[in-house]
Amino acid sequence: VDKFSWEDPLCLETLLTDEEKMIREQARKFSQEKLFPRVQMAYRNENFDREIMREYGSIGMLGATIPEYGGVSHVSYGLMANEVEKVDSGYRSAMSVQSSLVMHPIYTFGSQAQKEKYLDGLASGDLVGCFGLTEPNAGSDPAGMQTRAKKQANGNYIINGTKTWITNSPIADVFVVWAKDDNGDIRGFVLEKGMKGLTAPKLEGKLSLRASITGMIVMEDVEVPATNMFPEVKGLKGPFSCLNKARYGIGWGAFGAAEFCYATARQYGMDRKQFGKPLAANQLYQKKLADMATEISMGLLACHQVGRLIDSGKATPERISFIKRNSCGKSLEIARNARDMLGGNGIADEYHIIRHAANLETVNTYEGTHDIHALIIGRAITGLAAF
Ligand code: TGC
Ligand code: FAD
Repeated sequence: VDKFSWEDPLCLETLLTDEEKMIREQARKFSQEKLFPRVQMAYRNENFDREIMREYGSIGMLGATIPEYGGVSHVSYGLMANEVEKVDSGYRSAMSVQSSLVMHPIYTFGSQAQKEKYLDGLASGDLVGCFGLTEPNAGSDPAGMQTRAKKQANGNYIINGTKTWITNSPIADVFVVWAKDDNGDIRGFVLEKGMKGLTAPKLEGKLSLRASITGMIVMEDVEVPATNMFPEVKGLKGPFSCLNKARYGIGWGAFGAAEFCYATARQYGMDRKQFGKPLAANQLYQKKLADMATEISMGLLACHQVGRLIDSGKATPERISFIKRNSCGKSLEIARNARDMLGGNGIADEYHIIRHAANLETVNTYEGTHDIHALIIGRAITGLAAF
């Protein structure tokens, strides 16, 4: 604390409890020992190892903020996302979808029977979940969704529609899907792999987030028992309240990727000499490092504050938009600069920088694009919706 540290210029360490430090250390060890050795080839081959879900489960990283599955603070959850994303944004995606977009809605909106049926399996990683909101014609504007759930005389629902860009759908056992009912209200349903008419084809050819598996959810006359619908929640606040959790985790996570890029660029600049001196001895190089350290530290401080607000019940969606937008935009810029600072090596996967930069393009877009979050904040500032 008395001395300046390039890794933690603002002593954010002092803001953590002993338990949070312990959770971070465990997540760091797991990420570095289990995830990092896999990522280069997984990314090259566009492959997600499904076993990772069980490994997350075995150390309590799935649904960790839910009281029954760990009940850790939101700062702890953020630290986990940060450590995982130091390795790869796609690995953090897999964890955050399962925790925030599948376990959270089942825990918060599900019936007792739904909780008993799915939560233990999702927490252990024996079941994989996915979250279907986005459609080919409804991305930033999910209110325009075309998926329909029609109630039958026997009380069951027949669901028709297509979701796209869905993380983990091709390997999912459990599908949280949002559809409009006969009244035009958005309702949440839990679908299961194997239901007649339900398929989840993989989307091939992503040049970003390649270590994460992404697909569609195609529903053709899928008959779903009424007991698979979330009983109470109606309207966009259902899916949006899940997004609050996931967007918060992304706030911490994106800076994990940025921290990796910053540390790598710093070391590279110390080691590599041009014009008879280390790259890092040049003013331009140092300015880039100073900008990186500043944005990361100030951005993480904001994530920390929002985490504490969530834990004290005072987080509003706009506050979460602040950090989702800032973390993603700043981290993407940091990764692009680090790419430049490594010269040709910046594009080689063995240095990992180009992978982070490419991943952050997705992270800046999903869960609400950078500009959509500006509009959410703008609406809060002015009271005028500009969508
Ligand atoms: P709007 O009128 O603003 O709101 C409709 C209703 O929803 C409520 N609401 C929220 N509730 C809880 N949390 C939030 N963050 C909420 N935001 C809004 C709101 O109070 C209202 O409730 P009520 O009771 O009055 O009906 O709705 P809008 O249609 O005008 O929304 C506009 C906008 C831009 C804010 C919204 O559509 C938006 O956020 N668009 C972005 C879409 C998005 O983020 N999609 C994410 C898909 S999931 C994903 O990307 C997963 S990636 C996973 C990974 O791999 O990590
Ligand atoms: P669009 O909404 O078509 O936006 C295109 C551009 O227009 C953007 O720059 C946007 O900012 C801009 N724009 C849109 N409206 C306005 C406006 N009113 N004013 C100004 N600019 C505007 N979704 C899920 O439901 N579940 C998932 O698990 C999931 N995982 C994903 C994984 C990956 C790898 C990716 C890439 C996406 C994933 N998504 C998922 C979808 C993601 O949430 C959407 O891509 C995102 O919300 C943007 O929607 P869109 O792609 O349709 O872009």
